[in-house]
Amino acid sequence: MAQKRQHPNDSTTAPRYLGLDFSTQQIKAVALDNDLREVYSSAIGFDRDLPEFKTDGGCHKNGDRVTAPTSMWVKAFDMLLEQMKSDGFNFGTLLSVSGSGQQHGSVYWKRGAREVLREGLNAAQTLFDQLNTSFATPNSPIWMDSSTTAECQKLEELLGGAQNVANVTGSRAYERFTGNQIAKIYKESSDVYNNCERISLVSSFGASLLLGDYAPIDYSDGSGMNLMNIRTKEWDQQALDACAPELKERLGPLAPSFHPVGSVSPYFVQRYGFSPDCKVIAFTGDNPASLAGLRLQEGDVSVSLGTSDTLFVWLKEPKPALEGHIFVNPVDAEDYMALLCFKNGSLARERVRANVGIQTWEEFSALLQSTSPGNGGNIGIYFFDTEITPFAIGEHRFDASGKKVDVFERSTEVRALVEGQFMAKRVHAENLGYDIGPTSRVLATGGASKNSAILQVLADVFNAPVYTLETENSASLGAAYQARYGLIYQSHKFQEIGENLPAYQLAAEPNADAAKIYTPLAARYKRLEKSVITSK
Ligand code: 5FX
Repeated sequence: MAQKRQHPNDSTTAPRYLGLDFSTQQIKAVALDNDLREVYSSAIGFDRDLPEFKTDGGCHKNGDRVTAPTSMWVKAFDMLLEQMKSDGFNFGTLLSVSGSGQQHGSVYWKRGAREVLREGLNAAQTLFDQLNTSFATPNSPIWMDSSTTAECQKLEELLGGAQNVANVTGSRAYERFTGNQIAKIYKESSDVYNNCERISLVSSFGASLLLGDYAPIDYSDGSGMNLMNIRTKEWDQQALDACAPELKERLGPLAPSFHPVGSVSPYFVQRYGFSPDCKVIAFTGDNPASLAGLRLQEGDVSVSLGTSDTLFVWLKEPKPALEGHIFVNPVDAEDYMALLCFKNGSLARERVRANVGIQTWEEFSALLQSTSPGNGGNIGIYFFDTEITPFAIGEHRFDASGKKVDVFERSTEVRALVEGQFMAKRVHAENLGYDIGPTSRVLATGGASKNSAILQVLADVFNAPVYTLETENSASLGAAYQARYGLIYQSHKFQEIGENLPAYQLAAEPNADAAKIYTPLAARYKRLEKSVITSK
């Protein structure tokens, strides 16, 4: 059964904005009213609601090749709309729709598919029945795929090295990035490539369904392909040529993430009662959409403390590096965002908690609070699993003199873990161009953001106030915000659309001497981290 939530006054005729999230495991819809309050949500889970596709976690894994059936997404979209219809959702109230998609995944439209999208859709039939033969390959590689190491090496070689690829495209070559995925398809299945007239990202694919035509790829999600120049916001011909021939025409144009790309196709007007004036705002990737959903501002960092930890950083002047990703900012195309993933998040925190022989987070907090900021100069680096940022593994402890030691006393160990994790985040954010300023805020989300002792360390290490917020569905919410913003971006700033929304909760403020302690300590952390890095 689909999950749904409906606000009692959903049947009103007041204007609505719709955000769709085509994520790895489900498609979700969130509708907002004019004050951006959520009035409706519904979701279709791929494994649960579409068992005929036999996906596990929304995908098929074959070694390091990971794909999803493209037509499953089409069918899920049909089901979602039918679900909304049977809930009595009034599609006619929608002024605009936008969406987000799992990043990097790609869809290969077959020659002739544009014609079907534009002219051939019959409102009496489902999209699935009419489009399931419109793909040059039935399987879309997704972000979990890691089978393109050879293609990554080739791209870096042809473009003059990893740092050069990062300088141009915002990231060094990554296996899951779409250019390398396309290169693999071209190399291994040239018939698929030759028979393909357009390549969409998952995001622009979703927009194309609504538009009844190929939607442009947006700047932010386009930054996750290793193909777009993040400064000129154009395809980089050298990168395209390194991946496959005649690629530019298959990718089509690019657009700012909040731009209207057209109105919904007559199919949706006739079948579901959309207004013919309902605008489609460019869809973007789930991480950029989440930045919008969190209502990040210039100077902000958001830290999601989950199984692994993720950082979004708002940047004016990006400095692409060998770790992390720079994307064009989804709500201000002149600015940028950085995305940093740290694999050793909560699992590492849980492991240290167990190692020091305690059972509860209360005891963990008590140990943390029994030590002083700066930990007497002791620094720990805990990469129990091979870390992504940086690429390194192992437990490393250094005393105040910089000497490697095997163990720390229990409370020192706990503080070393928490300070080490947050100094890593600060150092890598700074590496990409982040600069702590007087108005900087840290927005903390995820499981560990409930722990005030941990948040105090976060505030001290970043020397900025920490706020917390609920973000169960920041991607679909961000997409719905973009739907609204796309109608008014010419006269308003993105931040203005959220003016009536509840303020964030202040959770921790930095101690007066935080900068004095952590600026030099973070510099020391940086040097020590370098000394434990395994070169890729
Ligand atoms: C980002 O680079 C990723 O690969 C993931 O966060 C996907 O976007 C998840 F959908």
